[in-house]
Parts: sequence; structure tokens; C-alpha cells
Amino acid sequence: MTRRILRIATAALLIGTLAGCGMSLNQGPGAAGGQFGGLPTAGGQGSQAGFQNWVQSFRPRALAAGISAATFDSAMAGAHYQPGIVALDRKQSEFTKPIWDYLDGAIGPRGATGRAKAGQHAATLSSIEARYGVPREIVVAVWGMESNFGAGRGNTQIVPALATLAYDGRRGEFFAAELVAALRIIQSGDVDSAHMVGSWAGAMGHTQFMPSSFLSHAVDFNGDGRRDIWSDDPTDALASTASYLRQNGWRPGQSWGTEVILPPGFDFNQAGKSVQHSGSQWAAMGVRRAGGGPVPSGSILAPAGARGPAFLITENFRAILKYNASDSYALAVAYLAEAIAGRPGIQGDWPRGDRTLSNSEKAEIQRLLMARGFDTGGVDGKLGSRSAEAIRAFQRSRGVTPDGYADTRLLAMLRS
Ligand SMILES: [Ca+2]
Repeated sequence: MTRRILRIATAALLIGTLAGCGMSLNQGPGAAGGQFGGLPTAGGQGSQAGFQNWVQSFRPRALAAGISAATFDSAMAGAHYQPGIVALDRKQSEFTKPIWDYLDGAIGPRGATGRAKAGQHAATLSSIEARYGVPREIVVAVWGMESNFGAGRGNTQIVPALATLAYDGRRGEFFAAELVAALRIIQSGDVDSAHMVGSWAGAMGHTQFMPSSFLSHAVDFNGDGRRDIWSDDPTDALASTASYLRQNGWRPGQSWGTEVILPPGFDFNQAGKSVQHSGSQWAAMGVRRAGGGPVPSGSILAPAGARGPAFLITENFRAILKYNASDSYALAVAYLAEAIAGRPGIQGDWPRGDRTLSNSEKAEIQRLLMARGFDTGGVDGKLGSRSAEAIRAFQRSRGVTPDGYADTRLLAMLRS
């Protein structure tokens, strides 16, 4: 949940891997903007002695950023290097789940739990809706996705974890900035360092805020004088989530979007987040709302290409993407919310028979596209929006449906 997550050139399905290893997707690389870029990192060769040296070299920079010596020294006292966290940060999975498996796992029984939680916290959620204009089912769905409604908030000490990742992670600058943000939170008195716990990569509390997001968006909604996203009471965390979404473009009274039925022969050049039309324009193109009713304005999302379901996404879907820049994640929030509200799930069929491409096959697709002059923005095995655009351009050049979807057929076409 950083406000900078759009910088992640993440594959839509990367979340499937990360969710499986307890890491929220809300960590973007390079977000520190170079402020702490002068510090050497250990590059995976860290040691306790190297860590302590790093802490001492980092101290003047933290103090220059407004952290008091007392706050720094007390929060860092006893902090030690944690090679296990570095190992988690470097873990790469060769396969990611297909979106249908990811959605099945993400939504599943959480719909019923979410309904119960929405009932249990009905009064709080009504106040949050009134204040921020974000529907309760969306707020509860984010809660369910991020910590399984508070059950999985994480108990890793955040300061030593962030210091370890700043010293020896793949994205040292990003974590150095988050470490300063964490120290700023401690200095503000919202929490002390012993109680600042969360997931190993720095996401904290019921809705897994990174420290920088906490500073920008957390609110003291229950009025006890502290912004507390860590305790059993989720009130502040839920309100902070609504605050985050509202500040990132949530429009009260609008939906996230809807599933749509595309007409036969639909022009897939019109699909993708870069193309937006009004509801009446979509209707004129033959796009219908699944289940009937007016089509909203927005963009068409077809995560599994022409053979899978399609969605019309609005500005509010984009606000969820600011929470986590994965289409799969945002669809999971949307449909968990639908389940919590008692509305139908996805009606179209996914191409469940498709074999999952490995990350090296995805990298090969990117390499072959680049070799043919279609710019994927790099070769990292993660098919994000840039790669999807390159795939569309390649498909157009071959006269096949330009749905931007990578499957074994696309790979075969590129290899030939
Ligand atoms: Ca509070």
C-alpha cells in the first residue's frame, strides 16, 4: 500500500507468488528517490558487523531527515541483521498462479467471513462510509485480502526488518526511506518500536500499510489520540484504508466497475487501461453489462484475453490499484466485496485448461518481442502493462486478435 506502487513494473499475476510468501505487493522499487542512495548495500553478502557499520553510517542521514538521536538510538538498540529476511526478499518463484486460481484462493471462504465481519463492525463501517464515501464491502474486502481480517497482521519487528532490507535487500533505497518513515512514526508517539510489528517486508497492521503510507494516510478514527493500526481493534486501520482510497481517487457513489459481455468480433484494440470511453460509447460498440443494466464509463479489462471474462473498470478500480498495482489483486478486492455484499461473482468462464507459462517462458516472450522491435520495457519474466501493449502490437502485426494475452500459442507464434 505505498502511494508509489504504480512504479512497480509488476506482472498482473505476481501477486499470486507474493501472497504465498506473506509479502504484500505494496513495495515499489526506487521509491526513495535517491535520498539515501549514497549508502553501500551488502548485495546479499551481509554480516552482523557489516550491519552495525551500516546502522552507524545511516544514523546521520536519519538525523538529517528529522529523527532525533534519542529516537534513533533507542529504536536501533538491539537491532540485528536478519539473514532470513534477506533470503525471503531474494526468493524467486518460477511459476505464478493463473489469475483464476489466484481469485479462487483469494475470495473463497472469505466472502462469508467478510459478511460476518461487516456485521460485527457495522456501526464503525457506517461512520467510515459517511466520512470517506468508500462502501463498507470494499473496506472489508481490503481487510480480508491484506490480513485475513486481522488474523495475519504479522509479528515481525519492523525496524530491524527494514534496517536489514535497507542494508542488504535488493531495493536498499526504498527500504531506507521506509525505515526513516518508521522511525518518524515511533517519534510521533503512535506506537513504540517494540509494538511496531508486521510482515517481514514492512507492511503493518490490519490493512498492511507501509510506514510511508501510514504517514500519508493513517487516521485516528476512534479519537483516542493515537493512529493505531496494530491493535485488535481494527477501527483506525479500516478508516485509514478508506482514507487512502479516497485520497487516491475513489469517487463516492460509483462502483468499481462491472463484468461485461463483449460482442462477437469485438475490437480488442479498444481493450486495456489506456483506452477509456463513456458508457454510451461502449454500449454503441455492443458492450453489454453482465446481468443487465447500464454500462459505466471506463476501460475494458480482459485479464485472460479474448477467451476469458471481461470487465469494465472505473476510476474506483484504479483507486484500488493505487493500493496494490496488480490487476489480479484489484479484481480480488472487487469480487470479495461483491461476495460480502451478497452480489453475484464472475459469470464468464476462464480458460482454465491453459497451461501456466513459467517465468522463463515469459522472459522468452519478452526477449522475442524485443528482438522483433516490440518494446516490453525490459526482460524480467513479469508481464506487466508494457509487455501487454507489446503483445498487442505483435498480434496486430500478425492479424490475430490483439488481446495482449500471453499463452503457449503466443509463445509458439513468436518462436516460429
Ligand atoms: Ca486511535
